[in-house]
Amino acid sequence: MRIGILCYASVGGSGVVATELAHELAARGHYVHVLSSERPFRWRDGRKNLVFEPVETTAYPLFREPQYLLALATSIARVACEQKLDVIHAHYAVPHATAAYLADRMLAADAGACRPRTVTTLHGTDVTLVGSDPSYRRVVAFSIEQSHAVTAVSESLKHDTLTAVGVGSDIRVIPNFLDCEAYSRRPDPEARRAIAPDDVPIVMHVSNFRPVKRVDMVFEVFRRLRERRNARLVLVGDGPDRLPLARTVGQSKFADDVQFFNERPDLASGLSMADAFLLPSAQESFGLAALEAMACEVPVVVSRVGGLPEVVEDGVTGYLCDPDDLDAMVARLDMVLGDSDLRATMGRAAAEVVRTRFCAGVIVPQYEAVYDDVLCGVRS
Ligand code: GMT
Repeated sequence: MRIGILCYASVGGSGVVATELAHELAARGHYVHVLSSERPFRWRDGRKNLVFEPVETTAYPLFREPQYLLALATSIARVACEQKLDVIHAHYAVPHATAAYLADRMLAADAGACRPRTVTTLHGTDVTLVGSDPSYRRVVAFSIEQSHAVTAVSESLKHDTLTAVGVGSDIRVIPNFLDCEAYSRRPDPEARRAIAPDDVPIVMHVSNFRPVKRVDMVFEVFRRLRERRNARLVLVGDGPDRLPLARTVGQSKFADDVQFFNERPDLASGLSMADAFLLPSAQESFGLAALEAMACEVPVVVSRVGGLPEVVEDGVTGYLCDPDDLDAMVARLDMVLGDSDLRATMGRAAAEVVRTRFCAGVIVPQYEAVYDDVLCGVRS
């Protein structure tokens, strides 16, 4: 098939999943064009069948803000015809599904010679935050309804779409996935020693440091844990709440126990350093970062919200805690860090779940089946 993928380029789960899907589809022999404002985070150059199509948003003095939706719709229409695309796959409802709809109308008006079918994948905040905001709710609902097929990354997100946006009874749930060859435990004792020379246990958090991730709570949980035992906190990623957190950490008596890093290409070896992974999010439709940690055999302590209970089995592959019960998170971390047998058993169970349920080989065919269906005229 010839597939156009629309996604955000910035750090964030939807862009990561879209980019990985593009790589996987190209490796399986499909022709894939990725349309975005810049090369997505985690893009790998030089792959066969995979092309990046930059969307240029030309400035004009009358425009007070960049007109990305219009530029994207124009690019979709152009690439669809030039490359004879069969399917446009929009990741994140706005503006991608909206742009796909607009491009479809433009192509229809143009005698419809090239008119790919449209698939939208809902990722989470496009529904739970943007879709439930009165400023956007109607356009999110409309864009979802106009897609030829819609998928969501968890049952929880499907349910949220029905309740928050009022559409989506035929949404197909396709969980997120990992390239399981890239994501497996890869201990790097030297790198670990550089962070914890005294071999104290490491708690890790990886995110885009947005308010929904509650990185202030990550530090608060660590601070309470640190009152009980020696440990290090490693914070990976970047986003709006990183600077305020760095200030709070800097003023704390545990400042020397905390290190910040930007995400590096080889995240798996970084994650393999951790003894536990902490994700106390307010909302998480899936929790791709937790899945990545699980693949590296790291026990996770996460909020019992959204789709996380579909990823983490409490007490078996990690721990689910009430997001407001920070003491429960502290207790779970303390238990995991203090018991190497529990850590190893839980880590292995987590990696086994990833291998059996969340590898690309299990999930990508489900997307191919959706593409087949829309090409045969079946919605969802
Ligand atoms: O908030 C983020 O982490 C970014 C956001 C995105 O769309 O880029 O992530 C959402 O999509 C990810 C991939 O499907 C999910 O793993 C995340 O759980 C989800 N984030 C939230 O629901 C807050």
